[in-house]
Amino acid sequence: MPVARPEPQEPRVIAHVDMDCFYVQVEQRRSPELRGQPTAVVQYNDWKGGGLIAVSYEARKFGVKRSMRGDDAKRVCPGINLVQVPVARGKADLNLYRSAGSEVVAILSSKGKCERASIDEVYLDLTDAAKEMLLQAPPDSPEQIFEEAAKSNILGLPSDDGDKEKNVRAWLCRVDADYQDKLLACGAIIVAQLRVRVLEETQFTCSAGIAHNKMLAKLVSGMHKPAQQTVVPSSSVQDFLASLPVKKMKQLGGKLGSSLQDDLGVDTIGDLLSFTEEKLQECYGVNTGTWLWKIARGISGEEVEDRLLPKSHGCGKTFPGPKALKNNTSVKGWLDQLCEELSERLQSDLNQNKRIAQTLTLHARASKGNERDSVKKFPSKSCPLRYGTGKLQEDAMKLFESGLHDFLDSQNTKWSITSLSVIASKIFDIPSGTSSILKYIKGPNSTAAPSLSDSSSIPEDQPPGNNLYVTPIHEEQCEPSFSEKEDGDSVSVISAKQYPANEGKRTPKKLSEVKGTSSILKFLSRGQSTIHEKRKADGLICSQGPGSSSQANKAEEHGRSIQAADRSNINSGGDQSTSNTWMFNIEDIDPSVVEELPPEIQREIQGWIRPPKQASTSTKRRGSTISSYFAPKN
Ligand code: DCP
Ligand code: CA
Ligand code: CA
Repeated sequence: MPVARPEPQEPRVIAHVDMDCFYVQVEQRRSPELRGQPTAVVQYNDWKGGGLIAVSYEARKFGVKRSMRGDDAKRVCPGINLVQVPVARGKADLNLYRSAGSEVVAILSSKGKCERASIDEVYLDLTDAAKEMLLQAPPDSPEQIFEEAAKSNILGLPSDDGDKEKNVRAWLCRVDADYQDKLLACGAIIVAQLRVRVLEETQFTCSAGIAHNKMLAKLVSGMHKPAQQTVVPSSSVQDFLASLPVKKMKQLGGKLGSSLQDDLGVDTIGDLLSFTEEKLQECYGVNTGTWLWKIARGISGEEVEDRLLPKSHGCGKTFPGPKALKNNTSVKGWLDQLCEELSERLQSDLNQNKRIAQTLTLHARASKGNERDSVKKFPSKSCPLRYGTGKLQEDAMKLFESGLHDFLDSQNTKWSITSLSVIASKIFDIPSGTSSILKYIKGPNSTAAPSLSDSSSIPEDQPPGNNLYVTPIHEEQCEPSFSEKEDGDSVSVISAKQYPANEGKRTPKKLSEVKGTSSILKFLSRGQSTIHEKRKADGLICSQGPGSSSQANKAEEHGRSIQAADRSNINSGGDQSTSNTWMFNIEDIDPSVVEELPPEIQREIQGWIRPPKQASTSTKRRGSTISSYFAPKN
């Protein structure tokens, strides 16, 4: 659910940086002979030459698009180079691209708060750096503006006369500009410097948007690609938004955007200006109404989070056409592979970053009987995440069986699965000073940071308000408890039952009983109370529960979070209690993770977490210093 956050009083300088045709650039760095050539990265399968997932700008000129198959790309661009994504365990292995993204983040995060927003993009809060530049070394001489900054695109400045660069230089040095625009000019210079550093140190080009908030920065970062940056002065905001189609706006790509078009006749963000805040609240609820009223005016208070690591980890695989999985054995085989990869990534996150994931979610696409497109979707299922490959595999299979049970609705019919994904989310840092918990998790013989074995475990997910439990190592694990996402109008209910009825099989220990863990206990109880607060503040999703009937509430359900209502443990037939509620926040899923999942699942999840990507507008002229770096070789 979009929530309007108050815009800070002080002007900010925010940048959104997105890598150009990212996977292609990574492959071009590995194989420099591909530079300047029409190239695409394909996720290979033997159907029509595999699916394209990244396309170079040279290939885009021929009309090659991401949605194409390799064979179709060759038809429109016979000279195209198709590079296969590395494969491990029968599926794409994206580690190469992930670590290339991290190289870039390491550079971009040097000038201020940096939020890694996906595998190839970040937000930067450059306010302090811009203020410092304005104080210490303000741009005052147009001739001294370095070239990359002078190539900026400034919204509102004439761009097609021969004097574009001269105008930009003059704009960046304007003495009569207001304080906000002066800061923005400094921001543009800093971003240009960062982009040049990224190129020099990684050989990658990127594009950027620079504005007073995240929303505007993101909206313009793809406006001039590749290897260019776009600045939004305050005075240009209204004109820019006036003609911006609603579907291009973050969070309006899905049902909310369609409702604005169909129910209110709003086609552009500017069209929203004719509605009062009260009217929008009446139609879409208080939060969403206020949010819409604000975005129409270019107002967005959303802060750049200080986060360089992903919010979740996910692995998925599609099984198109004849490859569909039709029995438990083949599903188990693939889930085992996916969980093996997930486990490796969780383990390295734990070792390198001291982070623990709490929730395991399984998504699948399925059809049953003779229906090609089942009306009913396979319900996504979640449970507390247990570390160790074997446990992940076991739990994922149980989630699958539970989902399948609901999907089939007790019908005894054939079924087939066309995609599977597992996601680990709700990741939190183990606070410093709590190294003992790590040792405890890893077991007494694991001081040299070994892999977690199947017999080790981590603190399990907890309903708020309950004590935190740690499963002692080497004890037999309990069955996971299941939660459920029911399909409906983008509303889901997640249930979590902490322990099954056969709890006597193990003796969960309170964390407070574990020596040396008091600080993590405090940390975790803080975390849980945040969850409580968030629920209250958002007054979130109502789903089939009471109170969901009003029009406004329904509208708020276009949401980004899913309220968890406790339900019975599906498999073990656990008791129905309403006290153990917890929240599965869709925002815990990193967009970059979604990009790695099978397309059908991406579409489904992206409907919850973000609108479709802003179209990359152009294969525009390549004249900037950075883009000429990769000019085709003659
Ligand atoms: N990606 C993917 N599947 C998708 C979307 C993206 O595997 N459905 C991968 C390949 C891309 C990378 O993520 O290279 C970044 O995605 P972007 O949407 O940012 O697209 P590109 O970086 O490829 O191109 P652009 O220059 O338009 O940003
Ligand atoms: Ca990109
Ligand atoms: Ca991107």
